[in-house]
Amino acid sequence: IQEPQLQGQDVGMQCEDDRTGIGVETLKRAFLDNLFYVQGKFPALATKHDYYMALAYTVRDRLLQRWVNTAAIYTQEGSRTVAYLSAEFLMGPHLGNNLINLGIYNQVQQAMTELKLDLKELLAKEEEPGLGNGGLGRLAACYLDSLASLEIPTLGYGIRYEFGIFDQIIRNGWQVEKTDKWLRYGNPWEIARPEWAVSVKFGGRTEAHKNAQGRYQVRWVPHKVVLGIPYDTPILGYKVNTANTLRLWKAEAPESFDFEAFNRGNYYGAVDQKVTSENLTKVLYPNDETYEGKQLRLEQQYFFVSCALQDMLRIMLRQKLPLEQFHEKFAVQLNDTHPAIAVAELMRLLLDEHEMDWEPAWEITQKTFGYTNHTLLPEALEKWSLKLFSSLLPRHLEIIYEINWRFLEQVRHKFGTDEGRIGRLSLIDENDGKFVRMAHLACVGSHRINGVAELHSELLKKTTLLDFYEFFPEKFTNVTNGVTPRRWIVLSNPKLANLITSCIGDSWIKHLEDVQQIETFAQDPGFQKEWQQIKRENKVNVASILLDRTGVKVDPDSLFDIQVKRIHQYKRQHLNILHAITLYNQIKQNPNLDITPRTLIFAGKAAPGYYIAKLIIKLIDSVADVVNKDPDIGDRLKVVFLPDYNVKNSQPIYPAADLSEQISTAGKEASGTGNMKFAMNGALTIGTLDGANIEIRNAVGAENFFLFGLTTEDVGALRLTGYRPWEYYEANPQLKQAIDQIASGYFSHGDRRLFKPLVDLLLDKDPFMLMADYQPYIDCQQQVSQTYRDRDRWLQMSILNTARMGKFSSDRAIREYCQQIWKVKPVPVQLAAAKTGDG
Ligand code: CR6
Repeated sequence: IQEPQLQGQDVGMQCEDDRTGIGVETLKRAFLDNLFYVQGKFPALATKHDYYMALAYTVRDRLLQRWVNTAAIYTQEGSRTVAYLSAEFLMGPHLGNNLINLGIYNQVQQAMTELKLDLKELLAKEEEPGLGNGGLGRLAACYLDSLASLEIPTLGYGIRYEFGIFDQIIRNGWQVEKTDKWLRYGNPWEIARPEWAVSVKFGGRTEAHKNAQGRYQVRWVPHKVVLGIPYDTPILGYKVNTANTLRLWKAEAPESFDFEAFNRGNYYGAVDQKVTSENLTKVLYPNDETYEGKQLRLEQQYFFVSCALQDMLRIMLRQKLPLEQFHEKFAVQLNDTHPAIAVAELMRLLLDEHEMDWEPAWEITQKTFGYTNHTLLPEALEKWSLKLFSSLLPRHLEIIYEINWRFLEQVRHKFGTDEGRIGRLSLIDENDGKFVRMAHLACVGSHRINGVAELHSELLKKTTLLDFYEFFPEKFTNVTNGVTPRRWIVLSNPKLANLITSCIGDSWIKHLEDVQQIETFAQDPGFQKEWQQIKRENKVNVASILLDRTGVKVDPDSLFDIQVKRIHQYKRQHLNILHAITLYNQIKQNPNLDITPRTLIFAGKAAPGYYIAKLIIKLIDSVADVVNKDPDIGDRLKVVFLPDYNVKNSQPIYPAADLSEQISTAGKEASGTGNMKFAMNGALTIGTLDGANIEIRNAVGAENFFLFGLTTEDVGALRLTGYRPWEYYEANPQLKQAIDQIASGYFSHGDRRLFKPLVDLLLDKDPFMLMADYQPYIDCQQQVSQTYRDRDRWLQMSILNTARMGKFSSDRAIREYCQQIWKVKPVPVQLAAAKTGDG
């Protein structure tokens, strides 16, 4: 089929009509129209969900105008484009964000009020696409927002999982996982594009054949073929006309019904192929920072990468660009190693399908890719057994061997035959079985390698990727993570946003550095009072959520001390719980103790197979149970675990925090992004010198940050000299008491076995050094409590935190990626220009 060439004059609307207008009356009419014609309902029969859908379609219409214009201009101009490849995109609900970015939040709120509807209730109806585990997937989402806001042509490529990250419920203190059926009631934000489907091969073998010119080529004869169907979601920038595309791929069988099998009378067999093909994109692997060597996971990775690269080639052909310019048309970023197979796949496409020679193909490949590393944890470093790899991707293994051979030749050339070094650099791990090392493939196949915070990037060069750094130092760089102020301040904390805007105007929403201007108000009593009032209202809101979801009543005037993130030993939620137990014991020992009342709030999911993490949830819940029910404690201490942490549930949390817990073992948290969301919303941080905490502390000032604990060097040195956790336990009566209580069943109705694995781990190996950091942490928390009592001081610190967080906008991060890695420039979109075709 000949694809029609898009002409500027064919797209765009001439006047404000029901699909583009943003006046309150127009919005009301359009909304009722969508309720009728899309949902097939009239108000008397409509459910809240119908209203949500009608509003979503009303907003989508307004996006489409911009989306189509954006596509037209990119096509006309053949713009250089960022392709962000990520196995995870944790987008969060779209509706509220789109209202903010379109600049129509207030009009829509008024329109709904006039129709006797509550916008907040409708927003709450949206089922979020939870297509990610945590930080890495959410980072991808913040980056798409910034890319669109900065008018950078971008395609986000990923997987349309039918089931995203599981829903978490807490039953008897234990995490129970429920399937996330996010597509159940339909997804108004996506448009399927079956006309751009591609085929992806798996398994089989390779063979040589002669091409038309009589040259030998390799042909891959696969065992099976799966179709990839793209589903597009528009990603609108903040108050610009740029609407980029998030393109997620769904797997389908090429022929959904096997007539031969059917005619043989085998009905179930006839649909079998369909079922197995569709399993490919059925579910997101729920592990954060541990890879599972499962075949299906490698299939998912290869599937979406192949779809993405074939799609880019289609775009090049359509724009009549020669393939030699691939790296000029596309800057492809690998979000961790999950898409690293792209290096071999692009080589295969250029060599086998487009008959290019090795050298030019390799040059294009290396100039195309950038690789972002997101962790130093060894259990996260992906490697695939040769057996699995060769059975699934036989041609790619051949290509990887060739890349490796040529690469190691260069290594020998530079360093001579240093077999140790060669073994460490090889793309093939031969230490204990044979594996393909995906991080090595990503390093060799990319022109830039970056970590996600200064410390992390330095540690990469000194440890995990040291040999690569020595071989090509010029590839290494750092881009510290950032988060979007649109979702994480304007949408999540509207009252604070309004206060800031009323003082300094609204430029800060696009240029977060400008928020610095509120520093002049940091000591202004009137401003402080409003600041405090807003924090209190945000806390009242979270108190009512906690009551509603957990039945625990908390005091909004207590210090809200919050740790929300995935549950992981290195993040040390259990250190936080040791502090809770310590406070509890202090009050029990001295019932009249005048302490700063605290509410400790936890939330986060544990990987379903991560036993110790699940036990930590059980411990939090068990301690909460004892503390909250003890009449001696009263309102002085409450501990709450809020179930089912996700983007939607997190949005009210950050604005309500007084204290942000960022207490990972130094050297383990690559960056963190929750730390940024808290500080932007005026929470003070208690934290270690880890990840982006270090840069946050430098930005807000050491006097406005509660620092404690071992440094990365201390951790290394202590490990070398011999770390003996039980010595800390023996020497510290408070610590001993807390541990003994956990061990003796004080929090588990006398059950001594329940927490034994955790206690044994802490006293024996304590791999994350809680015992060493316990007392410094407790002392630092004591300082927090003291400071909180000085309301003016605390408020000033809080204001200064927000004021100095400008650097941590994802806009800054994206500008750095654009300059250092992608070399790509904004392409502004004018609606009028696209209409007349004269842009
Ligand atoms: N788990 C890091 O641990 C970082 C994000 C985004 C993580 C975290 O510190 O902020 O990536 N790493 O860069 C991985 O997912 C591998 C994460 O979210």
